[in-house]
Amino acid sequence: MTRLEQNDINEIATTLVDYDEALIRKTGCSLKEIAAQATGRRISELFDQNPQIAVIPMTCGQGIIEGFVESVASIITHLGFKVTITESRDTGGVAEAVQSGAEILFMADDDRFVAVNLRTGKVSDNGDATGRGYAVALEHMCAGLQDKKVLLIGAGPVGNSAALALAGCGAKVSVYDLNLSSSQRLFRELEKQGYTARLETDLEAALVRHHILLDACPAEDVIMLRHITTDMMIAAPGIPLGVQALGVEQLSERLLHDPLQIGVATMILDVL
Ligand code: PYL
Repeated sequence: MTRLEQNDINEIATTLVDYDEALIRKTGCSLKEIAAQATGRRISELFDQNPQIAVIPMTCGQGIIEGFVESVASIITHLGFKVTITESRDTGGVAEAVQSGAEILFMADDDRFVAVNLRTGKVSDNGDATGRGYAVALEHMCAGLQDKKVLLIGAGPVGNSAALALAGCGAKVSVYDLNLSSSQRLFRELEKQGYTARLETDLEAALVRHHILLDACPAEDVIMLRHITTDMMIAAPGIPLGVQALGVEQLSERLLHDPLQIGVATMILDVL
């Protein structure tokens, strides 16, 4: 999993209204609607939910990412929930949150970013949540995915979650990963769950054959300008963005990419 950097996230808190407007233009849904669909919740049932939420800075591993907890908190606030960032970090932050009556905790080390509901025991992992949220967004971008071919690039935690969600929307999922054993494992899981899937071993050929992509791989310049067609739709949770800069311009509103918004929104509704 790529570790975010400050400049990946430094504008999130101040651009969420514009971000949500762009999301509605691309998908027809707001961030909250995408997250609700990704978690099977009804928006109407969320209005009376007002749990105390805390975000805890974690210094372990490579340490604090400047702006990370603030960005997470701003997304939670944007969705209409009350949230605090603990003064203390790590264990002290957990103790502070629990003693202040927090019901839901958000915290991230270098390996996992989770939301936990202390009352219900529910846990949501950012990778899994991001995959589901992006699959829902892509389905709306394409006005439905029933029987449509979708190329899933990157069979990591986000890609696995996205592939299963895409198959659940009726998409015919093709799986590519640089690591053949990873794509084979995901292919077998899709088949085991009764979905018809396709294993791709040649990315160049796969990019010619597919015009709907979910790019969940942590690499730049995977999707180049030459691959982009006038009807191509790309949802790209992968960090860094895998679409070549010239292609980003060409795609404009047919490209969805954000470093935290969809994942965090899905996490909070997962554990409410
Ligand atoms: C959750 C993000 C999405 C992509 N990569 C993941 C990442 O960067 N993880 C590391 C998060 C570290 C946060 C740090 C802090 O500021 O609390 N421990």
